Amino acid sequence: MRSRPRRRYEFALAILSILICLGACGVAPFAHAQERRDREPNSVYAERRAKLAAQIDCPMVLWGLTGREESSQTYIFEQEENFYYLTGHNEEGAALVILPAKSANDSSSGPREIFYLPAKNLMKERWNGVRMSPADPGIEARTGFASVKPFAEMRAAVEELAKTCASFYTILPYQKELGGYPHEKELVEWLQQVAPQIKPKDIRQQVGALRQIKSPSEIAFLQRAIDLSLDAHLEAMRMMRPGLYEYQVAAKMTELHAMGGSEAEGYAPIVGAGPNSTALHYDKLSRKIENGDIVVLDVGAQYSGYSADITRTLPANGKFTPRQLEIYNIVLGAQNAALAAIKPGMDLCQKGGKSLHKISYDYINSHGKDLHGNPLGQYYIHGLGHNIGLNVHDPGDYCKPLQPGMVVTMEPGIYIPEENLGVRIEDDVLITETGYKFLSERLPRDPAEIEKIMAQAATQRANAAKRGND
Ligand SMILES: [Mn+2]
Repeated sequence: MRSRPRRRYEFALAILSILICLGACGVAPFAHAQERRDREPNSVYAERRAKLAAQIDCPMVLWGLTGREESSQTYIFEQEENFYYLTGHNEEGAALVILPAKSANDSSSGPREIFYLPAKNLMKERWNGVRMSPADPGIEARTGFASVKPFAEMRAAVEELAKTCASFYTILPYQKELGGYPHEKELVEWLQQVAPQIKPKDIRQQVGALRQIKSPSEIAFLQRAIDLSLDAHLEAMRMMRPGLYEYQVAAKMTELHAMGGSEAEGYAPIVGAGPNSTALHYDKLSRKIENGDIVVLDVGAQYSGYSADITRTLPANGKFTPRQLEIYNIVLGAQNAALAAIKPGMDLCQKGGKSLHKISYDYINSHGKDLHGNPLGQYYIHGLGHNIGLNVHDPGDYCKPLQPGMVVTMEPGIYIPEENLGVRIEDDVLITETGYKFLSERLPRDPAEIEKIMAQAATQRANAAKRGND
C-alpha cells in the first residue's frame, strides 16, 4: 500500500512533463545534430568555384540543405554534397550565387559570388547551439566569401539577376536519390514571378567532373577514413569466431571508427555470414555466426565527410575450407590482375579494350567451376569498382579513362547462393601518373596471413580464459 501515493506522484509528474513539453517542446526550434568535420583551406573551395564560374555564361544559384529534408530523430545533418564541395559549409539553410567569370569587356563592379546565411537567431541557438550568421565579425574570412548576406535578401538578388540572363544554373533534377534537393522548386517559383521564360540548367555534370579529381586535403581525409577502417577490419579478424552475432562484429568495428575520430559510418555496415555472404548489401546483421561460415565484412568509416570502402572475407572459425579457399584465391587473383593493369587511361567500364572490369571478369571466368561444372563469371554480378569521396559512390564515368588524382575501389566478388559462399575483396587506390598508390595495403589480403592473425588471436583468447580459470 505504501507505493500508492508514490505512484500517484509519479503519474502527476508524467502529466506535468507532458504539459511542459507541449508548451516548450512544441515551440522548440527543431534542428538535427551537427557533424564534426575538419575543412579544407578556404582557397581550395574558392578555386573550385572559380573553375565553375569559368564554365558558365549565366548565374549559378545553389542551395544547401535546410535540415528539414529529413525528419528522423536519429539523423545527423549532412550538407548536400555538391554544395559542401564548393563551400565546406556544413550548417543548415545556406545558399550561394555565383556569377560567370568576368570577361575582358565587362566593366561591372561588385561581388562575383555571394554567400547567404540565415540571420542570427539567439533563441534557436539556445536550443541547437551556435550557427554561423552573416552579422558575425570576420564571417567573410571564416567562410572564404568576400560577400556574406542574410538569406532573406537572396530572392531580391535572384530576381534582379533574372533580368540579365536567359538561363540559370542549379542542381537538377530534384535529387531523390540523395534524400531530396527540393530547392529547384523554390528557384522555379521565384523565377516564375519575374522571368517565367527562364529554364534552369543542371550544373551537376560540371561539379561531378571536378569532384573526381581529389585535392591533397581530400586525399588526406580519405586516407584517415581508410586507416580507421583498416584498424577496424584488423580487430574484426582478431575477434571473429563462431557464436558471435554479426551485429557484435559490426559494433566493435564502428566503435573503433568513432573512437578514432570518424564522425559517421561511410555506409551501413555489412557483416554477412554463411548464406548472408552472398547478398551484396546485406545489412540486417542478425545471424549468429556458425562454425564453417564464411563472413563478408564490408565496413568503412567516414572522416570529415569522406568515406572509405573496404571489404574483407574471413573464415568464421579461422580456417578456410578447401572450397572457400579456392574461391577466395580466384577473387584475390582477379583483384591482383586488375591492380597489375591499373593506370591512367584504363577504365571501369564493363566492356572495351581499356576495361579493368573485363580483366577481372576474364580471370574469374577462366578459373574454377560451380557445382555443375560451369564457369564462375555468372557469379560476379557487380562492377569492379567506383569512385569514392564525399559519397561512398562518388560521381564518376565508368567508361571514361581513369586520371591521376582519382580514388577508386577495386572489388571483385563471387557469390554462389547454392553453396552459401560469397567472397568479396575490396581495396581503395589512388590513381597516380604512372599507376596507382595502394591506400589500403596495410590490411592483409593473403589468406595464409589472415589465418595466422586469426590463429594468434584465438591463442591469446584461450590463454586469457585459462588465466581467468586459474
Ligand atoms: Mn564499394
